[in-house]
Amino acid sequence: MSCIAVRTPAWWSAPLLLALCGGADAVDEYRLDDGVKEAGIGLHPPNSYSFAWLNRFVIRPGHETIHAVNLAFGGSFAANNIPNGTPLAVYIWYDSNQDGIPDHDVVVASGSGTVTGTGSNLLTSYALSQAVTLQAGDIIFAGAIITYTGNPQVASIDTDGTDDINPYPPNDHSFIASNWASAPGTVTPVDPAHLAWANQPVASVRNALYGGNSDGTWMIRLNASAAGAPLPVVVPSAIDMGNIDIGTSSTATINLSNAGTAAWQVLTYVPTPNPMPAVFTIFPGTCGVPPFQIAPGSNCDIDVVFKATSHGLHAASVEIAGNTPPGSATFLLRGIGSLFASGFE
Ligand SMILES: [Ca+2]
Ligand SMILES: [Ca+2]
Repeated sequence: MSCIAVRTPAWWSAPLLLALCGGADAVDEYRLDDGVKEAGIGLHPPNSYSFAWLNRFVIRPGHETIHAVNLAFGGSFAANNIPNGTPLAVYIWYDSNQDGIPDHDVVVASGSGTVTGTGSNLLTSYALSQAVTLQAGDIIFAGAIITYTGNPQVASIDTDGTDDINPYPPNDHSFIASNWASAPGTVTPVDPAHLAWANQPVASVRNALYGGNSDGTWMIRLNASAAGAPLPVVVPSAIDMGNIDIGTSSTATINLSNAGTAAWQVLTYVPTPNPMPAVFTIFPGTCGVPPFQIAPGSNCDIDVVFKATSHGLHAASVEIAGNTPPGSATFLLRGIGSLFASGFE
C-alpha cells in the first residue's frame, strides 16, 4: 500500500488534505493447481531447447489487472531439474479471437527473471514490467518460455489433488510448445506471438503429454487486483502568481502526471468561481486542449497566466475533471494586482 498526502498551503482559505492511495498487494488470484505437483515435465532427448508452457485463465470481476506470473519448477528434489539461475521470460497473452487456443495470440505483458526453488512446490513470482488490465470475461493465457540444454524437468504439473481435475473433464486449459536444435546453445527461441509455428506446435497438455487420455494443469498462478485506476499528480498544486503591477502579467507552469495504472482522461477544467476570473487564463502547454489523456507514467505541462487588470487579491481554484474522483486533481491560483508595486512602501 502506498499513499501520497497533499496538503494545501496555509494561505488558502480552506486547507484540505487529500490521501491518494495505491492498491494493496495481491497473491495467486488466478490458479488451477492444488499446490502439490505430481511431476516435472521436460523434453527428450537431450538437446538445445526453447520450451513454452502456459495456462488459460478467464478474467474475473475485481481481478482485472494482472501484476505478476508465479511459477514452480521441476519435479521432485531427487529429479534432474532445470538449474536455479536459468533465465526465463514470463508472458501474458490476450486470446485475440477468444477461441481458447493460444496459436497466434498477442503478448500484452511480459517480465523476466531466473529459476529459483527448482524441484520444490514453492512458486516464484515474476513481476510484469508493466501491469496489464483486461476485461472481466476475457480469455487470456499466462506462462513462460525458457531456453536450456539437456533434458531436465522444467515445468511442474498438477494431475490430482484438492482442485481435483480427476477424472479429467475436458478443461484442456494447459498448453505446451517447443523448439529444438541438436548443437548446444543453437536453438531458436519460441516466438511467443506464434506458438503454433514452434517445432512442436502448441498443443494441449492432454494431447501432447497424455495421449488424449488424461489431463494436468501447470503450476502457473497470477497475482491480480481490481482494474487499474489513474493516480493524478499536480505539481505545484498551489500557485502564487505574485504581486504585480496593473497592466503586467506573470506566467507559471503546472505539471500533470499520472502515477496510476490506467490512463488519466482529462475532460475539462472546472473553475471556482465559475466562470474563471478574467485575470487568469489556462493555456494548453504540452498537454493540449481538453479532452486529452495522460498514460500511466507519463506527464505534460499546462501554463497559467495572471494578467493584473485590476487591483487587489484575485484567487480561484480549478478542478481538473475527468476519470478521477472529484477533488483528486485540483490547483489553486492566487495573484495580487498592485497600482504602485514598484518603489512604493
Ligand atoms: Ca496435486
Ligand atoms: Ca486464440
